[in-house]
Amino acid sequence: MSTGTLITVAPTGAEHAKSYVPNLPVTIEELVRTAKDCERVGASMIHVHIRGADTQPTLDLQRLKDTVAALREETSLVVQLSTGGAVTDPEEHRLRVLDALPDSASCTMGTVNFGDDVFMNRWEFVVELHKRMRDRGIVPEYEIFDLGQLASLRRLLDQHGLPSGGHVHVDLVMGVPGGMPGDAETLVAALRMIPEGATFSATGVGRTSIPVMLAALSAGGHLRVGMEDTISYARGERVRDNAQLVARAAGLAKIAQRPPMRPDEVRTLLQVAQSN
Ligand code: KMH
Ligand code: ZN
Repeated sequence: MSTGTLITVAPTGAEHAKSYVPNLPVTIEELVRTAKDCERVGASMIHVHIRGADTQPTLDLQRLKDTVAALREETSLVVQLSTGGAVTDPEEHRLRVLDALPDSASCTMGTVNFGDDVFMNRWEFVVELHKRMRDRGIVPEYEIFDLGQLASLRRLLDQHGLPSGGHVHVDLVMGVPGGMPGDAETLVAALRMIPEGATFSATGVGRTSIPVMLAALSAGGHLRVGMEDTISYARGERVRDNAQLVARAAGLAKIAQRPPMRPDEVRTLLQVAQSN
């Protein structure tokens, strides 16, 4: 059982339209402001999707680099870039994200239906992500949308070895239509398949946010929250901002006697390289 709780904020994602969610952080300034607010109330890592000037998702390399630099300048957060991007992003653009040299990057362990879309993650592509992250000293967060992807993670580690730093960290993304359900029973089933010595965080999308958060805390796991995953704070009530979600997660973590970890503690936990 971990003594503290790593809280990751996923503030933007690639799915919500700014026109529908006006408080979604999409500019670098908005992202930095959100990051600072979230760090103040207990976040230690940020999972970043960026948007272009038109507010649409982009994987523009210079903008990714500028975003990483701005977040490092203004916060102590561990900066994790999404290599998942949007469902329409080609593999070569998703691989190029790693050239922005974040501390960490997501690595989804298989293809999954994603609402009415398909989130493609071919085996050869996953292997390439894993190897390129290790070459660059980037710590992967293995994103798991369905239970079979944990078997793929074992296969990856058996065939291609441990990631940069040697520690394995998994994020269970639960409740996506097409993926595993977001409930305690499924979380426990997932834990039986997580590699020995690995740490995990969990997030439940939409209305599964709270059940997944409570289940993860009670099982010794870490938390991811943010407007990428839910734009409702409660039934019929929109999220005010990402900090509101982080503050609630931090409050529950304190009640569980596993208070939020500081970014430096998380760097040690995840074995984030000093040079990145
Ligand atoms: N936007 C989803 C298609 C990740 O960040 O690595 C993929 C996603 C996962 O959000
Ligand atoms: Zn994401």
